[in-house]
Amino acid sequence: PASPAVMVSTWDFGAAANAAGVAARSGGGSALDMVEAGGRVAEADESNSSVGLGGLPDRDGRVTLDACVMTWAGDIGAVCALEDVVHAVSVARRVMERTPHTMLVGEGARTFAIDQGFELQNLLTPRAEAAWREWLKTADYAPRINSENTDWRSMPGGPGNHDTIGLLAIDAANRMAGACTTSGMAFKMRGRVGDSPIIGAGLYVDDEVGGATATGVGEDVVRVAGAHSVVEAMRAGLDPTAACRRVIERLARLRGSKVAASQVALLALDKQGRAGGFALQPGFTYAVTDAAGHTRIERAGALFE
Ligand code: SD4
Repeated sequence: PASPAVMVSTWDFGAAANAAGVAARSGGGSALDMVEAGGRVAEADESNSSVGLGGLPDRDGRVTLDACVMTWAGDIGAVCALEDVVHAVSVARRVMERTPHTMLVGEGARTFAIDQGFELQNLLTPRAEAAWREWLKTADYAPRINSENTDWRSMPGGPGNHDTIGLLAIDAANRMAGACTTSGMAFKMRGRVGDSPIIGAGLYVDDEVGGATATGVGEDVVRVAGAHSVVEAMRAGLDPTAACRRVIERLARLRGSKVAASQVALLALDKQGRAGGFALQPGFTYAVTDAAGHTRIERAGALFE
């Protein structure tokens, strides 16, 4: 049997995030430090076109970031539609730590970030801008199933197999935290917010049970309170894979043919260090890392396999 996981992240690029997280753990960092460190790796990675710098913009050409964090103690923080600040996950953490609130949006989130000393930068890279200009020719908004299965791959700045990052970690004191950070669906309407910054949808952590996170079409994740539903299924006794599967099946029953072309992928880590995932469509991968820093990439099962 695999050694217990101390960190999981969505998609294969989660391996680099987990490496940063486990390094933070070895340095005495908390589970919150682990997921923040991991999220920052993805946010700084220009080649990831769904997170932070290099993220694909909304249909008006603006990169807007959504992120949240949640700790073992039920502390939460989130930002929605944050512009010009690359480390949305760190701003979400500051919302949690330095405000009486749990969520800041848009201009208010940006002003708060500036007040907190975050630097402003243009997040729209030339590659992402080129992809947006190409998209403008048709301006057809059609959320794709995994980006790896799409023609975006060949577009300038196309997402390759990159996507939103959700992260769950357990620290040396056996406490769990999670984070989720994204630039959201490419070419979304201005002001659109997905599941990723919404506690209970894109992320949920319960220190008695475990945590879960989501990627894919946020509109469909929110409908079933994806991450929270997975955690409750684990509380009821299901292992992480079965818990994710139960919620995907619930979504399919609820929406029928309306989710036939959608992708929702769920990832869970329980307090025993067992990891599991399940998705509507094949192609979802995730990175699982143990305390020694060994990482394996798992490919999740799918309802429409
Ligand atoms: C959203 N769930 O904004 C995010 C998008 C995503 O890969 O996961 N993209 O709906």
